[in-house]
Amino acid sequence: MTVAIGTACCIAAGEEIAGDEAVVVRQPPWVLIGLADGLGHGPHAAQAASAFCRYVEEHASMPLEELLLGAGEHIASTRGAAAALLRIDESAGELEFSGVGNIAMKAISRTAMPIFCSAGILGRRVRRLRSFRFPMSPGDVVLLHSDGVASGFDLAAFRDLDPEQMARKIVETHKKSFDDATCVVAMLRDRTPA
Ligand SMILES: [Mn+2]
Repeated sequence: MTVAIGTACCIAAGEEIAGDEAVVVRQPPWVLIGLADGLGHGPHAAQAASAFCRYVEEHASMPLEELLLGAGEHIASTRGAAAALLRIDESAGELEFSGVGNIAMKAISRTAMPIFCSAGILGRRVRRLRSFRFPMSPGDVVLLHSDGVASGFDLAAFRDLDPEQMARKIVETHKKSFDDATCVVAMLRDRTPA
C-alpha cells in the first residue's frame, strides 16, 4: 500500500501567519504525519507549532509517545500547543495515533477507530499519554484537523476527492473564521501503478 497525503490550511482572520502547522516525514515503510495547533493564533502560536514540527522531523523514528513527550520538552519555552501524531505503516497496513489536546481524527475504514487525545497542552502540562493502533486497508482515509475546523462534518461526503482536494474542501466549507483551520488527509491506496 502507499499513502497519498493532502494538506490545507486557512489562516485566522486578521492574522498573517498560521498558528497551526502540519509535518509529514516519509521514512519507508512508514509515513509519519503530525499536526500542531499553537495556543491561540498569530506569531506566538506559529512559533510553538513550528518548534513542534522541527522536533518531529528530527526525531521521526522514535516511538510516538516518546516523540510527543520529547517535543513537549522541546517546546516548553513557547506558548505550547495541541498536537497529534499519526504513523502509517505501508507494508504492515497499520496505523498508530497519539495526541494531546484539541486535535481531531476522522476516518473512513471498515475498522472502528475509537481514539482520544490526552488532556492538557503540549509544552505545559500533559496527562498520561496513550497511543492507539488499528489495522488499515486500501481505500481507507484518515485525517487530522485542528479545532479551527468545525468537527461535525460527514467525511463520507468528501470521499470521491483526492487527498489534496479533500483537505482543501473540508477547510473551505467547515472553517471557523476566528481560528486557524488545518486539515491533513491520508489516503491508503494499492501499490498498483496509476
Ligand atoms: Mn485552534
